[in-house]
Amino acid sequence: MKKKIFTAILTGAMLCGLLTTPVSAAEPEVRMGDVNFDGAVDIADAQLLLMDYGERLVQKPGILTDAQRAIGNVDGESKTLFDGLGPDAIVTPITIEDAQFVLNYYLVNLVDAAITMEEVVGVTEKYLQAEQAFLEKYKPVWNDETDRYDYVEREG
Ligand SMILES: [Ca+2]
Ligand SMILES: [Ca+2]
Repeated sequence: MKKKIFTAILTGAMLCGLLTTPVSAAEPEVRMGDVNFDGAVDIADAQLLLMDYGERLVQKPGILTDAQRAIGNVDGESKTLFDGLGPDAIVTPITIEDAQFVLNYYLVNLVDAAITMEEVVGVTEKYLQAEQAFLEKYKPVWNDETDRYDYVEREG
C-alpha cells in the first residue's frame, strides 16, 4: 500500500515537472524588421536602420549589431559601399530600401494589420532567404532586464 502511494506521488511529481517545464523548442515568432527586438515593427526600427546606413555611408562602424542587421535586412539584399576603393569597400546588408520597407510595413499595418512584411517586400524568395539566414545564425534569449528577447549567435 505504502509503495503504491509513493509511486502515485512520484508519478504526480513527474507529471507536474513535465507540465511546468517550459517547452524550450518553442521559440517566439521572428518579426523580420524588428531591429530593436521589442516585438513590434515600427518607426523606431526604420529609424535605427537609417541611422546604421547613414553611419556606414560616412565609413563609421554603424550602430547595429550583426544580429540586428540580419533581422533588419528585410529585402535580403546587400550593397557594396565605396566599391572600387579596395579594402575600404563596405558590404552592408542594411540600405535605405530596408528602412523604406519597414516604414511601409508599419504604415500599411495601421490600415490593415493582416498585411505581412513578405507582402510589403514583395520579393518572397529573397524575404524567406533573409528570414532563414537570420534564424540559422541567431537564437532568441529572454532578457529579464529589458523584458524582451535578445538575439544571440547560435553555437556551432
Ligand atoms: Ca521594433
Ligand atoms: Ca538589405
